[in-house]
Amino acid sequence: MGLARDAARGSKRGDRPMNEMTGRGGAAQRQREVDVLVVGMGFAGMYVLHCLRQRGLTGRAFEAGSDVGGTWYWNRYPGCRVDVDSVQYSYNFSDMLTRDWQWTERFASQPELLRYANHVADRFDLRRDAKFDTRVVSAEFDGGTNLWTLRTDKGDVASAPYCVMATGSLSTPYRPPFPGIEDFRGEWHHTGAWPHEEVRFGGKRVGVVGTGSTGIQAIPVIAAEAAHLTVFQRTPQYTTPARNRPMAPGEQRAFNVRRAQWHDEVRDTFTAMTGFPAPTRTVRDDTPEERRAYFEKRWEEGGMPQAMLTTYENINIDREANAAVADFVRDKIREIVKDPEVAERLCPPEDLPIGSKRPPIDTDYYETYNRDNVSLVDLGCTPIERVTAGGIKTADGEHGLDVIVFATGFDAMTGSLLAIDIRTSDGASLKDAWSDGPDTYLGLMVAGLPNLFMINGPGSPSVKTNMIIAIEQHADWIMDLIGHLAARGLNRVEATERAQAAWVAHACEVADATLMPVADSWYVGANVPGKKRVYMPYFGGFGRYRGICDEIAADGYRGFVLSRAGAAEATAGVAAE
Ligand code: N01
Repeated sequence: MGLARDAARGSKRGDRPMNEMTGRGGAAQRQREVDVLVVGMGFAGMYVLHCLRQRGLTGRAFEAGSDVGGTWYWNRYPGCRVDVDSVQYSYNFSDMLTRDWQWTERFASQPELLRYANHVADRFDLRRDAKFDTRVVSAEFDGGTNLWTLRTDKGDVASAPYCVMATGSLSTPYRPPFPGIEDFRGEWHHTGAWPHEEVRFGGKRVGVVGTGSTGIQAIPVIAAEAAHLTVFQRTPQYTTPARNRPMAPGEQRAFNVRRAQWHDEVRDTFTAMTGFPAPTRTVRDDTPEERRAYFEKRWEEGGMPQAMLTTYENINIDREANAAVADFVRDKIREIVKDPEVAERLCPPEDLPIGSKRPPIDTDYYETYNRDNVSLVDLGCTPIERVTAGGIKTADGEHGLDVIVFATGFDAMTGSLLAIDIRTSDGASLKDAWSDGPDTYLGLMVAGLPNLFMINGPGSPSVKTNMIIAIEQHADWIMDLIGHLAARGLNRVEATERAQAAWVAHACEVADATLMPVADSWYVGANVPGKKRVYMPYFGGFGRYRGICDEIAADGYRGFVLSRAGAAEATAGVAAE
């Protein structure tokens, strides 16, 4: 009530809370406004809205950003681009869209990806059902009315029987609370919330904190412009060449000719991507010289992160196989970086398996350390003590800076969901449900929270795959389930505790059989102090996961309780199975 009243008082035309616009709500008993509420208008939220319309359902989305694009809306930092081939990082639901859109580079840059998101939103008129500059702050399910009610920071109150969280896996930036940041006289930015205005580095002393995928993309671009760049590195990363290039004439057309066939194939792959030969040999099958020659070939070809990790079998599992690739990359660093001391600082430690942190790809990352205007600070030896008025003070002295770029990552996979107060009228909450880690059934639902779906939630392959394919698979599956319910006159679905526990155990077992949980990565939440250490994505492979989801659906949605509850009007309307 309070939120709605405050917003109504302060609201301007064009920025009015949704209740006011629809003339509904406000009463103690909420009413259904649409069939499905959607949180987020990134690639997932846009596709969910489109699917709803296709199935004759109504949806309403809220988005914190001023426009569509999600990740590609927020991450505008220099050098930002996708690391899945652009033609594969594209929606598959519309032949017309496929025909209309032409990518200009193998790995599209952020501005081009954002143009694509805008093109999709325009073409399918998606903004009509979305409200922007509006952050959802709470979501409450009323067991009596069978409705989810969202409340926003703009005073909107909206209710629907179903709610889809399309909040993204990497959308809550994490900035370490270095003391003294308020004293800094220069400007500072987090890469995940980059300003819309151009940030100028020319003639400036710039510091970049963080050398994950983001830092590795930004560092070469900033170095080319700044007077001086100081890189603050806590853990060296393995990165391999992207070999980005313009799309060749006819290349995309040729891909699109067999897109349908590719789509069938990709759905059975581990990563929901193709484009690197599957391994056929183990490292033990080749001599060290043969291995080196093969690694060299693949290094020269470059490409998606999986390119080097699929050179031999079991690189994600077998320490010896993993070490062979990791040693090769360390040798490459020593070969590329001219100052041997800097090269050693850039070499990841031998106990860090390659691929256990999210593997980046780069353009001239290691080469950048040969520039006269770039220096590298090893925070492992000299940690950051504080930010000062003039720069960053580490254990060995002060580094004078005009601009600080925090490329320090995200509160990944759970951050954006837990930022919303998600609860039910009978006292269950997401925060409590996840107090011991983000337990889910299939990464799609959480026991105790009926009718609430996640796209790419923890416990699904999500970030270990081509996200667009994973988004499409999740959204399609959810739509089928809502259709299944409607066709039977049902309106409530809930994951059982038992099915969820079995899924969590399975996902843990799968991850623990690999080298993936070894690293202190955001995959296990290690980058955010105090976060429960759990390997969050499902690492059983996309194809296997999709098969399990399909099988569960075919088995009458095994592990879910389907029922009819609440007021008759709370049933999602016309839904075709
Ligand atoms: O974040 P990260 P990111 N003091 O968490 C360091 C996707 N992505 O934004 O390794 C000092 O990987 C931290 O050090 P350490 C992709 O999935 C995709 O780079 O924890 N340093 C690390 O070096 C990616 O994985 C693309 O020791 C601190 C860095 O900050 C994900 O987004 C491009 C620190 C954070 O690295 C996140 O990548 C970019 C501290 N207190 C991103 N805290 C594509 O190509 C953290 N760090 C599609």
